[in-house]
Amino acid sequence: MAEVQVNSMETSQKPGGNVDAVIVGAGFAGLYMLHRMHGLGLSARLFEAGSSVGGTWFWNRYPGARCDVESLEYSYQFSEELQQEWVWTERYAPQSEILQYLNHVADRFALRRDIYLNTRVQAAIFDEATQRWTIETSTGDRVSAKFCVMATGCLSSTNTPHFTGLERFAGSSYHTGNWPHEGVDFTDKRVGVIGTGSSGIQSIPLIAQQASHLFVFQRTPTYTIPAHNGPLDSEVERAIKANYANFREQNKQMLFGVDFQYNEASALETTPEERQREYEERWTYGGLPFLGAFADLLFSKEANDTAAEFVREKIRAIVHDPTIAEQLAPRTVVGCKRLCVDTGYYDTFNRSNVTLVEVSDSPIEEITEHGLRVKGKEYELDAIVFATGFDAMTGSLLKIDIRGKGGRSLKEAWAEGPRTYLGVATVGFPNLFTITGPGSPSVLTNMIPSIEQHVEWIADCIRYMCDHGFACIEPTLAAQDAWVDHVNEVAGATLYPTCNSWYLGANIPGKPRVFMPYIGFPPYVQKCNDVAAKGYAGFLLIRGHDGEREVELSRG
Ligand code: NA7
Repeated sequence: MAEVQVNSMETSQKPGGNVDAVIVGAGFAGLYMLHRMHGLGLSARLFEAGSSVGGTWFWNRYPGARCDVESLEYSYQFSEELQQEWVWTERYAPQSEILQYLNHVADRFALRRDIYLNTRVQAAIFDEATQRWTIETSTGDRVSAKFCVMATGCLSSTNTPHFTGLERFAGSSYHTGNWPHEGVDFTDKRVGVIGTGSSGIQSIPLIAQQASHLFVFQRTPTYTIPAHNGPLDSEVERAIKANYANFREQNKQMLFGVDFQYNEASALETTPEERQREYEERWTYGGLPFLGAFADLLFSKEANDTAAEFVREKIRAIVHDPTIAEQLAPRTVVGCKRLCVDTGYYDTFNRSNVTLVEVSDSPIEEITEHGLRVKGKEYELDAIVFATGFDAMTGSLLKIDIRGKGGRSLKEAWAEGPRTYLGVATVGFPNLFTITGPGSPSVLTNMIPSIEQHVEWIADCIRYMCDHGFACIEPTLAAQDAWVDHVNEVAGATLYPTCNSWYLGANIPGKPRVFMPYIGFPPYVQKCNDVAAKGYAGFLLIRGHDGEREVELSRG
């Protein structure tokens, strides 16, 4: 995998002191936020725990890691020059190329001078007297900032479930979300992969090609649609780049902010033959647009069953052993857990060196010195891959000791589950913004337009505060409560809350079950625009304790 060289000299100034804004995280969100801060003329520091920019794409280097949104969509649109110049090589970009892209962005927009790598933010404490945040880092620095923007990512805090005996294991173990940079050679190794979400599904076919034997420990079978990945079609690229702005604008009008080629028809009002043809076409096309086959797939169980049965039939056709095919066939709602996009996943189970081990009715009992035990049987392994996902959406935020007004921690404020206004701000935490936070469309969209929309909204909000002499902004409790109710109401009208997904926090023992993403990109954007147009309706805007801060804010 191509390694990106980072010139750490460019980021070597000693942090500390006072700035207008601190940004946490150097993924897509943090980099663009920093660029907008520069545009506002504000001083900003960006802290990043990793040794390079990239966020998710820095950490997730497992074999086969690639985006499940097509390259021409999974990229920034804020700069027409950037989107015209950058050339993606594949229909779905591999992790290494996305990482190169983000490094290019960091250079092209002169961001590195304000980025502090290898620096984890440990605490952010709000001081009501000064109306400022103090940010404390793992390098022992303390920075005072007017604004604190959490660009910590939705899927950044890895989840390794507690397995008895893990420390006894004599072989090697890896988490897909924190993969060694030098790569891993599984040649002649007996490998166990635990987990069959996107990370498992992408890595399993490649690990199977190397390992002497691969055991896949499956708790819940997953729906996955073939990617049909390949070199990016230059004609498609030319056509989109000829009118990129229009392409982007159209996609923003889609439910998930991504081109799913929506069919407005109902699956239930379509003949079985037409339905079959529609599903077949989408299977052949590949990827997430499978979910756009019919308008009621995510709203009606009966409609969804038709898509589910179509995929099960495909599995039966691909997998030679009927018993294994039935074990791989999911029984849940298609799309309820994130739909996966694969290259050769189901076919991998036709290989003689691959064994599927069902752990749904009988969990992994323990990890032993030489492998792991299920149903009393020990599977001898040289390596274990945890493809067990993330403490999604809230994990990275709650790892930081964030304390707002009255010293109240975010952990306390969110004890019953995250509560935000628009997913971007929380009562009691003035001037703290969460990019693609819980309560915003985030993971149920193409992340990049969602990130850009949040960053631009936050930048506009800060400019408004500067222009009008406001020192602090925070939501009202009434607006936040109403928003949380609305997020739940919208989700409740869909099939999403019907399975144990990470959208609900159900993958982490003890995590409150709250449906976190907001469903519907266009209405969400409309709501955010309305809020801003009405002078930030639903927010309290507070003037400074003295004139000084207003001067500071408006100096850009
Ligand atoms: P996911 O989608 O959360 O998948 C994690 C997988 O790990 C899933 O199959 C889990 O089964 C399985 N898992 C978790 N804990 C256990 C235990 N204790 N025993 C057995 N199996 C377990 O994470 P990914 O990294 O694949 O993907 C995350 C997102 O990244 C993805 O949705 C895309 O948006 C990109 P379960 O389903 O919980 O039964």
